[in-house]
Amino acid sequence: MFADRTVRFRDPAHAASELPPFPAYLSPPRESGPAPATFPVRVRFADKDGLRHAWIKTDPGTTLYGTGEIAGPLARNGRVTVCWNTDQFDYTDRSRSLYQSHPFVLGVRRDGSAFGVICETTYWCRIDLRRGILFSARGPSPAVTVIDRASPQELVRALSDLTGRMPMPPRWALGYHQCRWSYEPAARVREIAEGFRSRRIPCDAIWLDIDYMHGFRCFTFDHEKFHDPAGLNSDLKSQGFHTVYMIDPGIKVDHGYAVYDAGRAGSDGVSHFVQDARGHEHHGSVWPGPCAFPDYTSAAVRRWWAGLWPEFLRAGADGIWNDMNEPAIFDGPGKSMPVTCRHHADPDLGGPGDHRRYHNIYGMQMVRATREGMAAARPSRRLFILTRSNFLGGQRYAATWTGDNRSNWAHLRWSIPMALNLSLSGQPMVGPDIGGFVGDATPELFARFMGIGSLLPFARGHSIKGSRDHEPWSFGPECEHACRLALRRRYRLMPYLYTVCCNAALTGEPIVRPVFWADTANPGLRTIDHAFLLGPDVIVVASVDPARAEPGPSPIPGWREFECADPDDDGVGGIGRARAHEQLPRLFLRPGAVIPLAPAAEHTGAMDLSRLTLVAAIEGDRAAIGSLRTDDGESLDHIHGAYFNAELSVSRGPQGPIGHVVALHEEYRARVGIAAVAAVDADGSVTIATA
Ligand code: NBV
Repeated sequence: MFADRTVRFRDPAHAASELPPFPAYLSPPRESGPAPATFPVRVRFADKDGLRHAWIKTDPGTTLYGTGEIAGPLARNGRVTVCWNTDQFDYTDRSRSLYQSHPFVLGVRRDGSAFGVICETTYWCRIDLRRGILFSARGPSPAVTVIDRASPQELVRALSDLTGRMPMPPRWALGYHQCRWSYEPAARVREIAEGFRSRRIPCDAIWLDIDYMHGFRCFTFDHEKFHDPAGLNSDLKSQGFHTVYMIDPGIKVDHGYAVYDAGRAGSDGVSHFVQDARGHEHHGSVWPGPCAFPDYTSAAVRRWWAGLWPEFLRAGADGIWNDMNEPAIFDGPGKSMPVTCRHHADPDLGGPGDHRRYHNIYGMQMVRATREGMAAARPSRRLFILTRSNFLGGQRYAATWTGDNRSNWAHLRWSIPMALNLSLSGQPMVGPDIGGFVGDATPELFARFMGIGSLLPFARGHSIKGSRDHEPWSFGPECEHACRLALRRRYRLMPYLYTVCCNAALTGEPIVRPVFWADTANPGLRTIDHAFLLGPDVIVVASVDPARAEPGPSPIPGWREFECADPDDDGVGGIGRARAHEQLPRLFLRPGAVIPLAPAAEHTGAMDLSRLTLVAAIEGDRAAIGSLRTDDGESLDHIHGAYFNAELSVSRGPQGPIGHVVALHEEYRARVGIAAVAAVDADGSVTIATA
């Protein structure tokens, strides 16, 4: 037992063997005694067909979630997922392995109580949910840890006690991001930035995909296409944009290229690159041709990798995107590295071993090294790193997106449950490529994708080389208008979203949650795929049906519809009931809740918290209650107490609703003010009082 109601089980046949470290955990959990006899979950172990099996019986009425990144429905009962990080270009719901591994299942029992099961292995592992929960793993017999809690909320918080929480991202990372493979040359990047500002479409970041590099050599710039990266970055900054640059793990085999030479030289006579079974540097082809791959499982290698960042970051990149880190290798078995390759892993990861053991944590260790490097270069700033590959617990190092989806309706539909199941697996900062990566979106699909994607935690438009233009204005005026409204919603909701995000970083509760979160004992809410909760107080109901744009009603009766995207006001007040555009999801506010909204802004740096609108769903005579948390949005001072935290309340007054802010933590108090209070009533009316 680790703690009250968290129990680690082992196969009695292997109980004498020492347990290997499990890198998903923040720190090795300490065992405190035997499990109580009344513990409600039992694990049965067996060795068969060369696999280690662990089986957990589930009671009828139990719904299963989690298993990390997988396409298909929210409820995972009856499904099979395979933990083996794979570059699954153009995946579907039949793809069992995607880019990340989360050997974790969350069960919600009929009565709303919950349990979580972690299979402590980094090896290939199948999660079969067709009859209860069956983990089948290669490698040594894994321990299985079961967390039992009264609710899924408590369960996910307990999971984050074990596997860690996302560090608070900078505020700009919660803005909208625009990406494409690739915006090049620099003039095109400037044109995109100008495209947003001239059309007054909110955006905080522009992304640079692989083509900014010199011949795909990481940590270099193509000086013909990008002759002055520092100038580009600083000009963009003056317009309120941040930049994110891609770095892949594959280092071009190229004598004379400093990164390759230093990696090959290694330290203390040990190369920094992964070795093949015969002890030679392993080579595999990626973008630059034959590449060597840093062995991030070693502290010495991570130190070396970390040391590459200060110079690169001097050009002013704000965020880093680690792609292809499954690792993806064009000519390798299963599009990756042979499992016989050797790693010089640290003892606390398990010591030297082969790729069978370390494959699934390669990407996680890469982003760990990237974070260490960025933190050393910018010790007082919050970091933003996006990764394609990762492992359970990897939210400690990087945010993620759902990989190479496609511009079609199935992927639009999967984007909600994918974001939710990753969230329930511990990763709150997630979203799809808005518009779809592979193929060409249509105006209608793009608008719907933007409507949903703009309300998910990480909101980035992206598309593949060779596809048509996928910027919000590329699909004609109607789609552009829908996108502007969708993003206007996000930016108006930003103070609320930011508060929810702070809460995720502090407690481990996700930013977006399945609808059943609001009523865990209601079995009718367990399988809803087209709607989600954004924080505790807003339900987003989408239509993912090409034939029907109109989303359905709130899945929970009594929640009150509201709209905040009115383009004809400056964003003070401006609350209505009618949806601003037919392609956008409907928004519903929880009865009894208050949420803080900002005036519309074109980027988070221009957001004005001194003119907030409080939107409330007052019930009877009781004041509606909410909260607001804010800080400088970029430094680490919030960790040392530099933040503002307040309880918000709205009650009925003779002249309309009255809002109050009761500060619980005063820093930055001066920045916060209320300009309007809007009451969204059960009878369908909205009353707005402006200060
Ligand atoms: O770097 C190019 C792409 C990138 O745009 C995409 O988001 C990644 O998932 N990358 C994969 C490599 C090539 C994909 C075919």
